[in-house]
Amino acid sequence: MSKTRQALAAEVQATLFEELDEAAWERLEEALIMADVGAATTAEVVSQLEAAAGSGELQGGEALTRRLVELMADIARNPSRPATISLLPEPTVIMVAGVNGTGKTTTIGKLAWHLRETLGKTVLVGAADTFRAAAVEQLEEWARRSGAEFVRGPQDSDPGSVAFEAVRRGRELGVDVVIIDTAGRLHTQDDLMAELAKVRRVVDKQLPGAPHETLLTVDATTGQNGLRQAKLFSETVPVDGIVLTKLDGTAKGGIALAIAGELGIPVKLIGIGEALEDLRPFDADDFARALLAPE
Ligand SMILES: Nc1nc2c(ncn2[C@@H]2O[C@H](COP(=O)(O)OP(=O)(O)O)[C@@H](O)[C@H]2O)c(=O)[nH]1
Ligand SMILES: [Mg+2]
Repeated sequence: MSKTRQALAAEVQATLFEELDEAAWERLEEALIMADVGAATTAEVVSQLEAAAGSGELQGGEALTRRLVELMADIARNPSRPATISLLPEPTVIMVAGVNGTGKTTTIGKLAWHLRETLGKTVLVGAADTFRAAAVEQLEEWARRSGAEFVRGPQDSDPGSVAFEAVRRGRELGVDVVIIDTAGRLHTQDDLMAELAKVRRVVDKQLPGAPHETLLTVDATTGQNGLRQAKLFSETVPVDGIVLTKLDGTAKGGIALAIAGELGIPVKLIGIGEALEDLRPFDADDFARALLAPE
């Protein structure tokens, strides 16, 4: 977050601690848009802040900055849906979807590790991204590193059948969580969406009600493009939560607000690096504070 913070905090200081004329609000708007907060969400935040400043309800840069943090946290918190992942179903089946390269496989490795390491859960991962052979091997390596069971299909197998087998095997072994990797790109968008829908159907056949959680990985460095991807996916498969990856490499962390504000999908996890331990739960208050905290 430090990159986003540096970019935003300086601008907010420059704006809210000086005379609040038209130009100052425009500068603030620009800074939020540069941080990828998104046009609609930015407009909403700035107009509310402007109203608070205009009514004299809030005096001084510090009070305004505090209110700005509150407004951003409210948007990121997305009150209508919980940002948690329930682990009550036995096993809990989590499906991970997203465009290639956004960090599905890496996130699965980290998530499996966290579930085991911090919660003492047993995990099985299923390699239903059968579109590329390398993807299967990559997931197998993450399974090994995180201590998870691993299910793959024969070469060129159908993703649905691998997902089915992963859930079946998970139930047989009595694991707590089954995580299913999926393909991020097929010949056409329609193929991809049809395949994801089929994986869901097949999993539900093996274990009614599963998958219990569908997570969508979004690469924070792709900014507004990530927002468009999330929109597209969530129109086809019911997405329960976003994993915002690569937040360590961007000054555009505001994308979390754009996603929560404009799509109404909670950001549940954030990726902050390539190592096993580089996954964190998303906390709206911490996030908003961190965006604007002075150095
Ligand atoms: N810096 C950083 N790199 C990440 C993060 N998550 C994934 N990556 C990298 O992004 C690349 C693509 O990840 P991968 O899991 O293969 O994406 P997939 O195609 O969606 O499965 C890899 O080089 C990962 O190491 C993250 O949170 N931070
Ligand atoms: Mg992958």
